Amino acid sequence: MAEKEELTYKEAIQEASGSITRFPLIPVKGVPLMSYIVEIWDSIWAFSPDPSDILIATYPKAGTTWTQEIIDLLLHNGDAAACKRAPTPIRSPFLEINSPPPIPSGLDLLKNMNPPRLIKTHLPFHLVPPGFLEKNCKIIYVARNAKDNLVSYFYFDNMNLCQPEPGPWEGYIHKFMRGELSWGSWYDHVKGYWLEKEKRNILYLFYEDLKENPRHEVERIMRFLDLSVSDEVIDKIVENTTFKNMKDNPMTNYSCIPPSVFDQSISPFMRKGEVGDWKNHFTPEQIKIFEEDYEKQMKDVNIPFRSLI
Ligand code: PPS
Repeated sequence: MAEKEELTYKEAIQEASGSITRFPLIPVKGVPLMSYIVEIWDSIWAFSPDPSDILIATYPKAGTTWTQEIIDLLLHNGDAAACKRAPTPIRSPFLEINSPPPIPSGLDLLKNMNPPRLIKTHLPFHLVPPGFLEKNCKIIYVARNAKDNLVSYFYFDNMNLCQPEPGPWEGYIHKFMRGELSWGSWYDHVKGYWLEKEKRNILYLFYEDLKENPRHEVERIMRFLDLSVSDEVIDKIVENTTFKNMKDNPMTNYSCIPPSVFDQSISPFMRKGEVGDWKNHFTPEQIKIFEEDYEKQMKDVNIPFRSLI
């Protein structure tokens, strides 16, 4: 069953890949989004979730897939076989994604699923469809330190042939600092959810905490979702969601997307999965420029990103 679904998805994307291109960005309420998302913006904004739906919100490359897998496993009491029923983007649809037919859009996938649905979004807080807030849906936000997030996004923009052309590394850093990449400013994104988290039903997590103590974070997610699984199940979930296991798992490593769209020979989707890889990329001069700018952009908030990374 799972294999069949995966094949269907892969074949559909393969079939449509002739019409897939690096899409231009168009601003929506000041946030640059790929044109094919903007085309269906009104339907995205009007999306009406069920109160039991769970939203996983992230800036791209902050640990979305990892968190999707943890939550799907929690919802299935750690049953790894159940979580191999289909690839991640089928089990946990990407709300705003819209691809050429016959690839199903996130909204089309959601239409055919029963709540509680596990929904992924990269939309910044002010672009989250109001239905999620009106229904008080649980939102799990994952933030990753800016420099690692930027490095990961750079590799992704090179291998994802739908995303705008990243250009050279030096210029990419400046695009990131100016908020010109798809889904806009990292700084506004992490701040937007941070400032709302007390008022809303938001659990705010950090990628670095997940790396350091996954068990602790899995337990926090479990409690937030009002679930209760045994210690043994938590151990299994931690084990099934290690970087290595998710990289080797065809249902989580995005091998469901053909190379005409995700060219994993340029960079694997499960690339390194580490904290501090930025040190292998930034020059001392780039660190100085980036950190000076960071101080300015983040001065109005005190989000506890690790100081040593
Ligand atoms: S996406 O395309 O926005 O949904 O990507 P996302 O899943 O948010 O982020 C991908 C990065 O997360 C890393 N990753 C993991 N790290 C540690 N452990 C696990 N289990 C894990 N799963 C995914 C993935 O390798 C990408 O980071 P980089 O730094 O590029 O390796």
